[in-house]
Amino acid sequence: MRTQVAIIGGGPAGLLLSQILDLKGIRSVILERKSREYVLGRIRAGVLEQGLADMLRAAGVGDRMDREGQIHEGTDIAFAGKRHRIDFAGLTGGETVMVYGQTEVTHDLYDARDALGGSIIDEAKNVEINGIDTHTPSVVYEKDGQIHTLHCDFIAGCDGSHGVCRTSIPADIRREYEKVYPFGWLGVLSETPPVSRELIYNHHPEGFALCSMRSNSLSRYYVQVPREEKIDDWGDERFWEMLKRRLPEEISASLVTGPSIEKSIAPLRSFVSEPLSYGRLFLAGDAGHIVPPTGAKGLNLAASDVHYLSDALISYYRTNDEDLLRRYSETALKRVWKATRFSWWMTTLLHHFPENEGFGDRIQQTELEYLFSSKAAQTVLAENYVGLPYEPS
Ligand code: RFL
Ligand code: PHB
Repeated sequence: MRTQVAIIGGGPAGLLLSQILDLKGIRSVILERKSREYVLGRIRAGVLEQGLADMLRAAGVGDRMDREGQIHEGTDIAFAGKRHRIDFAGLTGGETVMVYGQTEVTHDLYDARDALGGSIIDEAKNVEINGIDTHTPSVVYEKDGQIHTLHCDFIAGCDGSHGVCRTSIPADIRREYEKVYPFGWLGVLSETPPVSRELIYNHHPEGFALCSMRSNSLSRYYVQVPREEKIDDWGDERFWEMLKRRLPEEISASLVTGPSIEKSIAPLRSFVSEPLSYGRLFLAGDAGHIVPPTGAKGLNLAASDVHYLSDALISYYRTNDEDLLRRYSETALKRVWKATRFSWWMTTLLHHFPENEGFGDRIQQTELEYLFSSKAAQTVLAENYVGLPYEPS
């Protein structure tokens, strides 16, 4: 089998890349390790930057998002029992974010790929990539017990943080930067009305909590828990009790609780692998970097990588010029590091760090007080949260 771009991973990065390339007449095949049902069952991100929302519209997959998604013009940060609003739109000249689940984005992308006859091979096992330092790379994989080879011009590594692509870049060329936080997020999805119209990020001496949503009848809540916590120890009662304790009283009083329909723990870490390309292999999304979810940036960074990579591939197939492809890693990494910094800062600002006792805690409190008193500080938060501009390639 032969294609132009072999895409490893059928998450949002791989699906969006395939859709954008197809609209420009560039052929691709997606190899996804899991079943479609499994991929669509994963509950993850909920906040889309305007850049991602615009990309989805341009790729012909924005209709349902525009009908069912919610535009948020700001967010609340609660500290010491009081909530403070960060007015994104007012501080950035009208920029907003779209609250629409990653699960729905993935669903819409699968539908769009199907409608255009896109080639997605699911349950592709033992994917192995070869010849990335030649002009004739290929991918070997197993499907239903049979071994297949896919020949291609380029390989896009969109296979998330546990994929095979990143480690195909030779170790003496790769440099990895990592910060592991001593906690995770315990998340619950429940069929209950959200406690507030906008998201609430809560600082509490015992730990962080987040009130988010997917729709007017579906809520998503998170609480900070120690890294080694086990999901089986968290019955619904215990979760709601912990959440309520961490919210300002007026909010916890109006919180509607109910049975959880999904519950999971995600450990938090910051991770960047450089470079994002080697020969004919290009990494995009979680395959190349991970951010803690506090800044709502993971999915959005996957989209900005796809923006730069699709531009570079389209330019190559139009003009035979590899310049943008050669510069892809450097261009994409600039934005990756800015979002990595922001996500680290939001995490540091809002979580309880067991090692902080004393000086660190007072600095954190002072930083929050400064934020609420300074329009300049709020503008820094707002312009990063709504998403920094994509630099021209
Ligand atoms: P994905 O979504 O992990 O998809 C990678 C796909 O590759 C497949 N795969 C393989 N396929 C073939 N062969 C192999 N060897 C393979 N190895 C892996 C996997 O099965 C999978 O289908 O990566 P992608 O596309 O780069 O997308 C990244 C986003 O999923 C991720 O950054 C976000 O979910 C992060 N994130 C958030 N991002 C935001 O922008 N806003 C948010 O509000 C937000 N909230 C979150 C989040 C992530 C969370 N968790 C669970 C980590 C909240 C949480 C709790
Ligand atoms: C979510 O709704 O899942 C969500 C929202 C904002 C974040 C992280 C996760 O910062």
